[in-house]
Amino acid sequence: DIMSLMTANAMIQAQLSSLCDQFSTFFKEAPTHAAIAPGRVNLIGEHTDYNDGFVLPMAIERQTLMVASFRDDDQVHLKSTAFDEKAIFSLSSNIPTGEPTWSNYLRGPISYCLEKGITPPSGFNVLLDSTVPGGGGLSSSASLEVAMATLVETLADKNLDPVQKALICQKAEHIYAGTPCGIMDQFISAMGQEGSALLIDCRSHETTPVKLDDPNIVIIITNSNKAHELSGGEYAERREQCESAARTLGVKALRDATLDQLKDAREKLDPVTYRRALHIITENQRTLEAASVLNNGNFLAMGPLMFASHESMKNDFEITTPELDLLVTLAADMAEQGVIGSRMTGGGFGGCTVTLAYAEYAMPIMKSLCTRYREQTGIEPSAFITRPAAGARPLTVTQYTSM
Ligand code: GAF
Repeated sequence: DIMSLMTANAMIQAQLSSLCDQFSTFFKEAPTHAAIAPGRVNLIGEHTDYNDGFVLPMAIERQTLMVASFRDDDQVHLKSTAFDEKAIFSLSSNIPTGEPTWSNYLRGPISYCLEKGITPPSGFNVLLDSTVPGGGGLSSSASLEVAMATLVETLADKNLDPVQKALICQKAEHIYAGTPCGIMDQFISAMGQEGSALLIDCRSHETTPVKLDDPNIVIIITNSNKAHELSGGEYAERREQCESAARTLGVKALRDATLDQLKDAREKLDPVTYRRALHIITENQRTLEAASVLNNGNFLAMGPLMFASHESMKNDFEITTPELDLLVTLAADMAEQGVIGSRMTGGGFGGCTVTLAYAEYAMPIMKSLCTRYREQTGIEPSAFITRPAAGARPLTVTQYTSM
């Protein structure tokens, strides 16, 4: 519906206008270039991306914005609205990691853009601002990386193929942030489509839009406000367990294994590795099924798939927290009050749940979820509704440059 789409765009314009003002105050000149990249929520298909499998994420109406101007030298000056300290380094294809820590999400994308021949004519100043909550499993880091690459593209006046852009941002996350992530987050932030989720085949990189613009349906994101930390080692450990299971099963990746194959090999796998593989194999099936039921407009059929996905992440992949389990139980208890399905979303160990619900009940559902969660945990949660948003793109700042 046009009203709420306008609201999302109006919010971006307000964020941009305020950022341009802050840029002018800080750098003593008006910005000339700008870029945006959204966070994401994954509807289903968790930890399947690095197993060459399927995921079904959508970009959300929370985003990182960056505004910039050229400098007279070859230096890059980065400033965030969230932190005092500035990052300063020379523009090159070999930028080292450094202080402040948040700048490491930006050093990689700049280096790899230059490596690909996406080279701005000089150094530049950047001010960034993000409305993607950090540590919430909503890909705040991918939105930083993809916004940075998109800003470099517009400064260089030269574009990367969006798949290449996602891949260099994934590499940046591996090398500069130390998380061996899959391709999902950078992919959807770069290629999200307004009004659709994307079914991504993480082996072929083929994407299929799955329409999700029925005005009677909403996506509610509830943040448990217990932060997750993917560099904690658990993520890498899950990845190793999956790779070890694939080796034992004699397949290239768990994407290639069937449930029967897994059951036949049960004796050869230790119980933990077996359960990790069980999650991936069943989650791939659920993800394909989800894309198919959504394509048929059969929203009700998403419910059991989302709840089963959560159970699988809780019992077999073991990446949920008591807080996330509680949020999903509370949502399940509201099946009669308009909830269709709910599950943890993202890397896990904290962060958010995603809930599919009937739009007319969205407000009472959010209120009740938050009240009961607060009563039972003593933690203040936060919740918001989002529609599938567009992926990264440059923005124009001409209207702000006259000051
Ligand atoms: C994190 C990773 F960055 C993604 O690649 C993906 O594996 C996800 O966790 C789990 O589905 O967001």
